[in-house]
Amino acid sequence: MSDPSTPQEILRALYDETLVGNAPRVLELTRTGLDSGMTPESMLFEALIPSLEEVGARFERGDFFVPEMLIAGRAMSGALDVLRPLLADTGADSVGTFLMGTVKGDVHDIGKNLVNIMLEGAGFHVIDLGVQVAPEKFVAAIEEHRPDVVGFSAFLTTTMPMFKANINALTKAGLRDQVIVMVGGAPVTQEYADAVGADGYAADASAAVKRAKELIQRRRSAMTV
Ligand code: B12
Repeated sequence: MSDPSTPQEILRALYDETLVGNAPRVLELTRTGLDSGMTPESMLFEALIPSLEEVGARFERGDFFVPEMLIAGRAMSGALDVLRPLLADTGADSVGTFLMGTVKGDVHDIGKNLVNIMLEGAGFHVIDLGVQVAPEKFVAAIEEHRPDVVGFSAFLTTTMPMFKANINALTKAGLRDQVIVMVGGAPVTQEYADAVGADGYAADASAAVKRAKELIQRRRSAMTV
């Protein structure tokens, strides 16, 4: 088969190769796409993310197992490493500090990393605590960095209750009023975010940026009246 050359062919190949977890080929296609003038956003939203959604659907149906999810996730992460500087390169001044982490018991980090990239692109200073972050670690990092917002990411229904545990830890440490709490991740909903007492929720990275800016703005104007 000849190498894909039109944007449609590149997107299709990116989707297919991410689905089978062919990391070297995904990397190569990402670079080919960029060289041929495609935007990082189109490759992300029209190929890479839809492909991971299909991986999840196949896992749910029992057609894929953990190893397939793992290699697809790795292929996606490799492409993100190439796209990150391009997505983040807006040169905006810092609009606030965002402390981010995946909650304890959860290793999913692709969604979190995407939010971080978009936040950086919008001018946020982002501190990423990584995955499996325990409540005490969030507390210590908030005390150290004094962020405007702390974000908790969870991708499992079994780890979502960590949002509440984290919020309780902040309250106990006397920090709950000093930081805006945002939550997100594939199984999270606005209703769940409200139920655990978070200040904000967003379903995707661009909505997360918008919501974080709104919440910071609201807090700053409340402090000046
Ligand atoms: C890749 C993957 C893995 C990889 C993770 C690799 C990595 N480095 O992240 C590996 C193989 C390790 C893995 C493991 C497991 N996984 Co998994 N995984 C997935 C998969 C296919 C993709 C997840 C992903 O990265 N999506 C891409 C991103 C971009 O998703 P997104 O939701 O659009 O992200 C946006 C929002 O969520 C939001 N967001 C994210 N975080 C935050 C944070 C804040 C603050 C805000 C505001 C917004 C926000 O913005 C993001 C960007 O736009 C999903 C299926 C799916 N479609 O979600 C299953 C899935 C999440 N996994 C699942 C399961 C069951 C598991 C395992 C338990 C499997 C097992 N039996 O071992 C383990 C758990 C390991 C653990 N302890 O964490 C289930 C969860 C089911 C459930 N309801 O709990 C899913 C849904 C698959 C399925 N359909 O059943 N997995």
